[in-house]
Amino acid sequence: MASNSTPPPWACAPKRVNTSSVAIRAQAAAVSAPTATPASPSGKKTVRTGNAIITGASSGLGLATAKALAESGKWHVIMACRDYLKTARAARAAGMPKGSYTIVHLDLASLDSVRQFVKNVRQLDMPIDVVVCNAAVYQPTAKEPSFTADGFEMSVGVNHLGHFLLARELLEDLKASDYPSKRLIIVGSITGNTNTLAGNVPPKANLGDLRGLAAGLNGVGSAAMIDGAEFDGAKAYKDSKVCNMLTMQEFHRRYHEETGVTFASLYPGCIATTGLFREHIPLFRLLFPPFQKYITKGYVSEEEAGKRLAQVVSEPSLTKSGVYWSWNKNSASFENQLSEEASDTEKARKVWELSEKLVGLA
Ligand code: NDP
Ligand code: PMR
Repeated sequence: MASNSTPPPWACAPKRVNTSSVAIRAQAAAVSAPTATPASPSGKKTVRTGNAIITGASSGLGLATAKALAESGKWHVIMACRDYLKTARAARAAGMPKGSYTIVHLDLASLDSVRQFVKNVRQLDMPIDVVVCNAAVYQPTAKEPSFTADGFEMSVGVNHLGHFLLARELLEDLKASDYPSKRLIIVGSITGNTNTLAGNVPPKANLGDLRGLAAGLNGVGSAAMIDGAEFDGAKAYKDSKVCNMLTMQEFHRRYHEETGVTFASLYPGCIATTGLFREHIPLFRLLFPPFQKYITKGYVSEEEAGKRLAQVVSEPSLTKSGVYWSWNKNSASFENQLSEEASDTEKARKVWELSEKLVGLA
């Protein structure tokens, strides 16, 4: 972990390093912990700098959101990323102001890394006001499944299970925050919602009876897919997004009243240029942006998408909990309707309970 652009001594050899001790050292050296801000010259009480954790902030939507928040001057961003150098370079290239961010290592493909991340973040000794579960992998061309360190199929393991553990662990930190509006945001997508045209492009999301998830999603003696069917990388991604949206709603039902935390999800628009499509065939990467720009008209730039997610982080008008936000053609936010499966309360409960077992919380 380190703040701003100075690479930490362990950046090149992370395996040999005790990250928690690094955390303590970095804290003293680099982090300007935000404190209560005194009254402004106009006499109005201003809120202290908020602290927002964003996973996958090294590129695409996460980076654009981190930049938008950092540039507002109202947020300190904790960039939770698996590649320190890539993130440091990206933050610098994006022109994020010095002192406005801290990079903390997080590999969502390892539950140990998630637990270590939580410890490291706590050692920063700054309140956690917002958590954004944004990172994702998409493996549409994979013929065979790959697996996380804990043996879960990669897309659901990273996009859903890693984030599930992270969010559950950090809920108590959010609860403890004194920030006026505390939020946990889990990025969803239109392609997980079969009540849309985009969600009806095969392979469609479908969690089925969750038999694969119940069996551990490890592909050994059981399927690597949540519904227990043959592996399909594109479907695994869409299934993971359904889990993301169900998890947000289950959090809302279980914890909104008790904690006052706002739980939200969103579809930021089709950001056709991001690294999400890095594993897709070159022809797709060439045609996808113009197809979305000129045919579906669902395209948004990374910058615009980042502003949208930044709104969900900080806009006083978006405090409603349990909402899946989308934006219309004029870039105005509205509460969108989720598909039948992505709003199935019974399925949400089952996904929650099975996920708890898989990540060792139950
Ligand atoms: P990017 O590929 O640009 O960003 C994904 C981020 O996730 C990267 O920072 C990547 O890190 C990180 N990541 C991947 N695996 C891990 C891991 N194991 N541990 C930690 N971080 C990891 O894609 P997008 O910006 O497009 O995607 C961001 C979110 O937006 C996703 O949740 C996606 O589902 C959602 N979304 C995207 C849409 C689009 O059109 N692009 C549309 C709707 C939703 P690294 O840089 O190291 O690879
Ligand atoms: Mg889609 C309004 C129509 C619309 C929108 C908003 C999207 C978004 N897509 C739409 C339509 C179509 N797409 C149609 C008609 C087709 C068939 C030609 C189509 C195809 C398509 C493919 C092959 N679309 C895709 C793919 C992908 O590989 C992307 C994907 O599913 O990633 C999981 C994708 C996407 N389309 C979108 C969005 C937002 C994506 C990508 C990312 C995501 O959901 O996270």
